[in-house]
Amino acid sequence: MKKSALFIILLILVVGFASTVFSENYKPEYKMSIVVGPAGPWGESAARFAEEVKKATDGRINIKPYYSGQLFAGKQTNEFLLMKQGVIDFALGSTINWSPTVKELNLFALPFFFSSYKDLDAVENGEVGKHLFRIIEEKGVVGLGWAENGFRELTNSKRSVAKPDDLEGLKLRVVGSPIFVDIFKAMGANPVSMNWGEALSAFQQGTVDGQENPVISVIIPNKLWQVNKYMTSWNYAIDPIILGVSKMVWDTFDQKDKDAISKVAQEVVTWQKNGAREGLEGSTAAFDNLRNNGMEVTILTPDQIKVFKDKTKPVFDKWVNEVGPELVKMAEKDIQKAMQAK
Ligand code: X2X
Repeated sequence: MKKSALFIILLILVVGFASTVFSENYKPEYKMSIVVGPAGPWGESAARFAEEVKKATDGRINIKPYYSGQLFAGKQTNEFLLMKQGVIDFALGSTINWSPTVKELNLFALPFFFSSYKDLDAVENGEVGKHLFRIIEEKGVVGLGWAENGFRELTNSKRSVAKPDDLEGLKLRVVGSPIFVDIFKAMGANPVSMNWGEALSAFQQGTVDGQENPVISVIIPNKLWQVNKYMTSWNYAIDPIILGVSKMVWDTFDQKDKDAISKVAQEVVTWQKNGAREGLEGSTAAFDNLRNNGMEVTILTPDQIKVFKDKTKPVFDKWVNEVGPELVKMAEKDIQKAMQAK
């Protein structure tokens, strides 16, 4: 046998051996965390991501979605820490749930700061988006893309809400992230922090009067009209979702697989975002759906929103300091830049 042929055979053997060793470093299953159930664009995007990653990596990376907060045993604000530790491999995580660990993510919950999807896109695709991904990576999670839960709207079982007085005495479930307690106290309501899993049974039992969550991603898939007759649309906070992976896990993937996952991630978040906005952006279909299911929908005018915004100004000022005034300025710049580009 010629020397060159022998060399090629040897090379094939070495490469083959190396790739076996590589895939031996891969886990047979990667656990993906989702706080909600499989229905709706949030849950559906987890299944889609898992399926597409498997295809794109020829089965080397096998992701299994765990819905309804199974991986963090109910405590949704632990999700980020568990990813950092590599207990959770992937997540489609709400910025709200990660914000107790990454305080900069409270930017999105600053009351009445984001007034449109355009503002949000400008920030996610601008300097701020990159900056936030650098921060989370330093803390142990690699951001693969921005997906979306949506603008958070109010529902309750007692009365229609159009002004702060209407909130008086209403017991509202909020996530266990402190900014939300501050916002709803300032508005005159009685907020109670509760994990999403417990919240669903609290609505059934009537131990709370209401809650706040996006229409397409949460209110409709959970048929909240069965427990809350009144809905107020006021876009008081936006809730992006980050498609992320534990850095410990990411670092074990070879470059080819990292590239394949990143590409799939972009496709899936684009698809997911469209789904989260369908019937809300330039359409009344989402509200019509709620009305058809017996809900009374109150859409606040800009003047009505201003009354709530003024009430929450001290909370805004307090939390600008927590988020970091520089970051808030950076977000304002991203929004202005995008407006000027039009
Ligand atoms: O718990 C919530 O309200 C939810 C589902 O929107 C989040 O995970 C932030």
